Amino acid sequence: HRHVDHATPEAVQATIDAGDFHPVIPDYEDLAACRAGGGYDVLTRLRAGGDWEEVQQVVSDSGLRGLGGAGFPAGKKWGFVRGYPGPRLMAVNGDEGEPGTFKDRFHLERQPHLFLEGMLISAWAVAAERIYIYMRDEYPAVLEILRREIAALEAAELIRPGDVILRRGAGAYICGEESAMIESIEGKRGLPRHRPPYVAQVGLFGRPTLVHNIETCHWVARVLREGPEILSAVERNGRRGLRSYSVSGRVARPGVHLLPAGSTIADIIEAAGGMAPGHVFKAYQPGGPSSGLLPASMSDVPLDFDTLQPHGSFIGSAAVVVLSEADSARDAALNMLRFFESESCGQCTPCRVGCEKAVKLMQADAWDAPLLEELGRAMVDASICGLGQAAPNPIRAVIKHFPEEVSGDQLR
Ligand code: L3W
Ligand code: SF4
Repeated sequence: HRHVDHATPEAVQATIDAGDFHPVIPDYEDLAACRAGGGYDVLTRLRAGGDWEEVQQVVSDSGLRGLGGAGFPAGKKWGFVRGYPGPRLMAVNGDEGEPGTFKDRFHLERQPHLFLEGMLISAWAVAAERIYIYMRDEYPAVLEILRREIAALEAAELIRPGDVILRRGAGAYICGEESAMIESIEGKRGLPRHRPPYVAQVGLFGRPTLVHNIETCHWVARVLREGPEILSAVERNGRRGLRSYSVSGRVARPGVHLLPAGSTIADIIEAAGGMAPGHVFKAYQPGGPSSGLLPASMSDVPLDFDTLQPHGSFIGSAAVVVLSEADSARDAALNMLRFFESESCGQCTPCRVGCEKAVKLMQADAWDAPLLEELGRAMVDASICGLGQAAPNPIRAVIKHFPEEVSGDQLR
């Protein structure tokens, strides 16, 4: 196996073109190691005669919420899906396309069986007949790990061949939106659907479908192995639970930091070893570009679901990017809008045209704030899915928190 490490993009491409690319597989806990530590005992016990509502209660007691970004209570979702007549399906969202997010990869490259067992427990709870895992193709090592370990589960007769199907994404951010992901799994273009109906009722191939993010499944397994207290007993700033913050930008130690859910940006920077040498904290993206930017002065806000709404933001998938005085907030926001422009699926006008217009308006030395606000309002009100609805957030954040950067007075 040739391995490509610290290579230039051209060298990587040449290796791929030569058909000689093999990802470096990190050391991870395989099925044998996982079972030696009690892995799959819970699943086996439940399948032998567990009560799904009792399991649902444990998950609800833990306070576990969907960790793809929206934070919908996991146990409640099981109830919705189970409430519709079968056959039911499950789809796992491993698209992890939010810029700055890498927590799912982090967990999968270490303990893939926590995810796989949690997925199988969730599928058991809603009596799903088949599971589709939609995995980001940019994670070749993760794909290889999953191929191996799904085969190992089949060999161990914990699943039957065909019970768990691994599908590769093709690099479209919008395919992380659950209904676009479902369209993509069905072999169609990834266009978000209108809701209702929710996918819990009409999902994959028209069937009631449970959609969970990778990390949500990881915690289902841990909560059932270790008890709901592993989440519910952790308290900080009045918030409960744990979050895998993906931290990048101007910090000394970027990476995934598992911290209490009520952590502030000050706590997160501290966990990441402080600011990178020579950098002074200026601003942060709390949860992906859709969450906009917050100024350093807002260092005492707990970064959890529900706590950022008053500030026009949200925690999403907890992708924290730290900016310093060396960075421009307006350039960061423009970069985010360029991303949305490029990733908009294009099926609705407010988002397709709105992102394009916003990018043009944001290139002026002085921003036309009222016009940008009017454009943003149309996008929020009239876009079909979260991409178009959240795209104006970075613009609003800069106008609110960094007006001096867009007044046209600054030398650029
Ligand atoms: C049945 C109802 N089901 C809601 C289900 C719904 C979905 C889940 C959440 O995500 C977030 C955004 C950013 N009956 C239901 C119901 N559901 N009501 O609950 O639904 P919802 O609508 O709250 O959100 P959503 O559209 O699924 C939008 C975040 O995503 N985001 C993050 C992207 C993250 C990545 C990544 O890399 N992991 O790309 C981007 O904007 O926080 O709030 O399952 O069906 N009555
Ligand atoms: Fe597509 Fe944007 Fe409309 Fe979402 S809001 S459906 S990404 S065009």
